[in-house]
Amino acid sequence: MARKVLAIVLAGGEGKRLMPLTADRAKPAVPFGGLYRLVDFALSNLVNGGYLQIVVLTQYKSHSLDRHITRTWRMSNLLGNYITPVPAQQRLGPRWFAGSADAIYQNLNLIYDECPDYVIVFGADHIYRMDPRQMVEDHIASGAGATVAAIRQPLSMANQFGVIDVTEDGRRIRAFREKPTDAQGLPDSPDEVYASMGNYVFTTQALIDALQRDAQDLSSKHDMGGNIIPMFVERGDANVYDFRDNQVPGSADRDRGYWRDVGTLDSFYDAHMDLIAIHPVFNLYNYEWPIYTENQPWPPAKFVHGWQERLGRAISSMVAPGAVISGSLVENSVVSPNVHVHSWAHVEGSVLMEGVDVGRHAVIRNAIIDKNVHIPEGTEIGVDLERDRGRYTVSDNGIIVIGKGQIVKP
Ligand code: ADQ
Repeated sequence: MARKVLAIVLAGGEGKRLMPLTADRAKPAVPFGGLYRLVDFALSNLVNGGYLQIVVLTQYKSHSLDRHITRTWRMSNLLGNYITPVPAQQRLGPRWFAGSADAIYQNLNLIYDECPDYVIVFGADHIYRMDPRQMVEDHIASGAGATVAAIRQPLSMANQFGVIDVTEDGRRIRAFREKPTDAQGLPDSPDEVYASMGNYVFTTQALIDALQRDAQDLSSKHDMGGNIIPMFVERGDANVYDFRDNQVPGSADRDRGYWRDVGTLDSFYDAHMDLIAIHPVFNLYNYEWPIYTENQPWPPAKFVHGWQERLGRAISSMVAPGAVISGSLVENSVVSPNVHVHSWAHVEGSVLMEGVDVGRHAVIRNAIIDKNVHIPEGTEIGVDLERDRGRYTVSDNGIIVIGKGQIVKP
């Protein structure tokens, strides 16, 4: 018998550590990889897996996210679904800030309406490919009320994740601690922990019961990782799904098991560099498991040739449609639609978002430049890091980030 599955995508994250990229948009709406938004990866995984009943819960600064979802996902008829933002007026007083479990609790009517057998709850902030059907099958076979997807991550990052301790047979979660500061490494790998990917599958009634119980608890933060999952773990009712077991059609060994939480500016930048490696660690060219996104009528990218040092060219880079590289050099970079790089400019190791305009003779190194920023003629970014620190956001690893609408002085 066909089982009914409803997918809920949690897309309300604030993304403070991605500032200034999240200054006026929710984290899942942050542009990624030239053409995409972060939320497109979770949604593509669900759609490719055949799950078309999807609810996207938005909240924080959701305008550009709502617009993107409406334009890309609703209008394209990819989904037989509906997208439901959580309207601000429903959330009064301190509840406005309540966590991800509260967002689902406030939308329980959607679960009642659909009467699914199982509910998938996925985060919206990760770059990865995953076949969700395999996780749902694993959940059903386990007989547990909840299943948590897990992946090995560096011990040094344990305080950013839900850390999982599994039973001897590797099936059930024995302990789950949300963002611990004193985590221990794994017995077979002391520098790694087993981390929750923030992706869950629930048997519907078990989820409803847990959410209702959590809603009564005044001390709860109403957080999926902090409160709901530990509730299942306490009862011995949480199954773990090892992401290494997931096989996505068309994936090469190289990008099998690839998952990046792009929660910080440095991980966001590194994920871009993963795309442009000669043998990309994350391969966007897997047509068997496409990543869908907004399809605008951009013209093809154009490289306007000059001569000698003024040759318009891009090397080891991804260049989106609508971009014009004119008499300038772009290296190891991701260039988004409608970007113009003018003569004698040199862009290296950078991420240029839509509509960025790089003036003549400008030099941009190791930078993330948000949408529509104009870089005046002759400006140097990433050349003198100390000077940049006084003007722009600079990440721990020395990546310069210029937010949307920021005025750049030559
Ligand atoms: P975090 O990502 O830190 O950890 P959270 O900030 O709750 O947890 O975000 C989880 C997802 O929910 C994100 O996609 C976010 O956009 C969304 N979200 C947050 N609050 C929301 C709200 N009120 N309404 C709608 N959506 C909301 C989580 C888990 C960890 C796990 C990491 C993996 O809690 O256990 O290890 O994800 O990255």
